[in-house]
Amino acid sequence: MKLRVVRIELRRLKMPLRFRFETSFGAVSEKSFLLAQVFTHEGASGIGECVAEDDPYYLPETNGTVAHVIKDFLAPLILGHTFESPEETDALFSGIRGHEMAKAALEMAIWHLFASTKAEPLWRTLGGAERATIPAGVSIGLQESIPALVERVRVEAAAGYQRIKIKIKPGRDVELVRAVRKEFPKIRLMVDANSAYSLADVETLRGFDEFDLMMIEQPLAWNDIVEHGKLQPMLKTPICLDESITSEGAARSAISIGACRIINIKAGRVGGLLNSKRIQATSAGRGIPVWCGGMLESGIGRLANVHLQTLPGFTLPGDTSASARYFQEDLIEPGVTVDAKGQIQVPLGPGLGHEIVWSRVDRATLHREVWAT
Ligand code: OSB
Ligand code: MG
Repeated sequence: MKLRVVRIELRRLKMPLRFRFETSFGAVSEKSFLLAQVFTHEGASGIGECVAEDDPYYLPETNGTVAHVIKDFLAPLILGHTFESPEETDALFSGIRGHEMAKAALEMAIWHLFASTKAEPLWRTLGGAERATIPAGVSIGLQESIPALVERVRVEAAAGYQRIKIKIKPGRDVELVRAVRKEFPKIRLMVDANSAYSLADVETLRGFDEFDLMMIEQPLAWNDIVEHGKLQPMLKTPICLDESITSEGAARSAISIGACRIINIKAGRVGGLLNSKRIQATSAGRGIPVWCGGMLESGIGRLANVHLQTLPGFTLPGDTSASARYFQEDLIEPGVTVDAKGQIQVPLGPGLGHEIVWSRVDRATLHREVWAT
């Protein structure tokens, strides 16, 4: 199959979130993001959701830097290119250092273009396994009080989610876990620090060891591997790296020095779906389980995450939870739903497998740029 990209569209969207999501690096009440679309002359198209935020508080990229890098560097590389495989973006983009979120938005659009044109579900194009469902977990932001957090956990556990992640930050950490554990001794529980600690906090971090957590996610600096390698042997709780794993090379380095025992893969953070596959394979080969993270995506990015999780090695429940938790009205129909056993149905239809509701996409669009051959 040969697909020549003749037009690229980049939209800036804003959607209200149903809740305020607070982490150690800040809080958001709306989802502000970019959607990249690629088109062929025949009218086929593919879409990719970018995970960048307005601010560089999670990782360095922002919606502004992504728009710049796509416009000035990435779009010109694929406009007019005839793809025989979605993996060709890898070589096309190889000269551009970093900017994984910008690359991923286009790369995922190309994968979606191939899946749609082949009239097969994205998971099949990706090489995922035929499976009916994937396990779902949920990520709970910092709440205004411990009782509010305990109530939030109660609601999500009752909804069926197979594991609960709570956000922590210095001063709001071990006490939160103690309170949740006391109320829910059996649930699969983990914490995410989003880089808020340093090696000087090892005593606090050791405080989690008595609570049988599945893992602690990204305790130390966003770009660190070596100090995580020093920290892991001092903890019983497995470390999972998120921010630090932006490439397969980073995953190899982290695993080889024992900086983590689990890896969170976000396609948007690692440059796309091909790199996600590579990191999954590298991790599996070294006995490291992976799971799929989330960035409060709209249904478009959320469905891509569902398809990704059909790959082998995604054995742990991820952060893909139901559309309705986030949005009054998602951009897809039906929305992503989670059943009482905490499972998400893997779509069987072509492409993403659910309809994109373009009237809603248009309504949420603030700005649009188009480049054509
Ligand atoms: O660290 O996993 C994270 C959201 C925004 C930025 C970083 C993270 C998160 C989440 C939310 O934890 C996961 C989700 O519900 O999509
Ligand atoms: Mg995280």
